[in-house]
Amino acid sequence: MQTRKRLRIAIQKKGRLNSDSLALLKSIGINMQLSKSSLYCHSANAPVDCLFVRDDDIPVLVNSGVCDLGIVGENVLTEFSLAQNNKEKTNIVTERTLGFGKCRLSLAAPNDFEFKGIQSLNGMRVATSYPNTIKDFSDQYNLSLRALSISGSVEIAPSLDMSDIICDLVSTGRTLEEHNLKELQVVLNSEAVLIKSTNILDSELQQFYQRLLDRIDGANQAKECKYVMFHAPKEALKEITQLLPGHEEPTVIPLSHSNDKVAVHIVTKEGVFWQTLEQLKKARASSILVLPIEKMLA
Ligand code: PRT
Ligand code: ZN
Repeated sequence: MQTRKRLRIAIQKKGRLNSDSLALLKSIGINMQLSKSSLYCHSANAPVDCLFVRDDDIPVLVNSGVCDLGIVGENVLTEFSLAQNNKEKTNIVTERTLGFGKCRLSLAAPNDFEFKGIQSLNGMRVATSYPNTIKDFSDQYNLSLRALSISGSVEIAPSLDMSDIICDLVSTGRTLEEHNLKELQVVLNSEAVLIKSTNILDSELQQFYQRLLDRIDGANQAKECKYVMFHAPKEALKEITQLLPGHEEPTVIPLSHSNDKVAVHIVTKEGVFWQTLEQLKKARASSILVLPIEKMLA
């Protein structure tokens, strides 16, 4: 039974997810006094402790309940869950996708490989750090792929004749290119996710956690929204505001120097492109400003 009075969250100690994970915590009001060597950090302004670990250990720590929460790539989580599911059910739920650490787990082969569709890969040797994900993919397509599990430098395996193809993470594709490899097929799209142990939290802590989720949602929503301000003739107001996918009713403010025109403030749900601004102008809006929004709470 969970009796902790502070949330314990596992994040990557160093690597691609570290700084975005810390930035996320900061953006939802959790300050961390970090020291480079420390594996543990106690927030002074929130009931939260951070454990800094290798990303591969994050699902393990959350699954066992040692940590309540974790931030990890879907690629790592999927590999862990598939390995675990061969034995038992996991105690992990994915709470939110976080919009960073985006990449794809892909099959790739030497440039001179003739790819004739997924079925043509039947029986091939695949070097990968994701043997369980490969097995799952292989079963899904009835392929009998043979996974060769290696923990790093997967890209060199075909040139050493250790494997026919590889399965590795790709973001820009530069690493594949540098090793004369080409991407054949995406196995999994991935981004960082917030995961939670199914352990029951102390009721006060559960309330605090719910507030954190609302803040994450607010921060995510704010990223997509824009605050738009402009002047408009009163009679054109309806036509103009319809051009913007508005979040709420616009705020309409009288202008001191004009009886015909008003100032309009409106929050849009989507990005505002030049095209929309040009349409606004055509509909007689003027002094148009588009501003980013930092935080939102509905
Ligand atoms: O030490 P620790 O075990 O914690 O770190 P790690 O070395 O296992 O992971 P790290 O820091 O490299 O990546 C952490 C997570 O970031 C991954 O699990 C993914 O969820 C995510 N991520 C996003 C990536 C990439 N993009 C990525 N491009 N992880 C790795 N790569 C590597 C890939 O393996 C390949 O070597 O980058 C190379 C390909 O990149 P491009 O841009 O050349 O295509
Ligand atoms: Zn790792």
